[in-house]
Amino acid sequence: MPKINATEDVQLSPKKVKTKLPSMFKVIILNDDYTPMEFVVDTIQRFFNKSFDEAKRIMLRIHTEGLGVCGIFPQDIAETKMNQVLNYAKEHQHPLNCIIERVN
Ligand code: TYC
Repeated sequence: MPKINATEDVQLSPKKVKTKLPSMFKVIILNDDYTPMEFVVDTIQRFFNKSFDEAKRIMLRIHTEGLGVCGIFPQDIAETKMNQVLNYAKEHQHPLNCIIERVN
């Protein structure tokens, strides 16, 4: 007679394999009337690893359209980037604002 071994690795009900991707968040910088353009370009280069030309393009989009997306990241990284921007602006006494918004 076959022996039943309770320690054997027999799966009775199939476990669902987790395949969910993490939610992604846009990091958005907002326009204002006071922050110098050069400071915004520097901020985008510094925290979003953009070239001068790309940072200038994003800054001009923010200036003309009211806001611009600087990057899309998992939540913890997006929050860190937003706080880096807000702290950097505060240190330099500029009212530059930054928010995050869920993508999916
Ligand atoms: N509007 C600002 C000015 O004319 C420039 C600016 C651009 C400010 C982008 C904020 O996120 C910003 N000095």
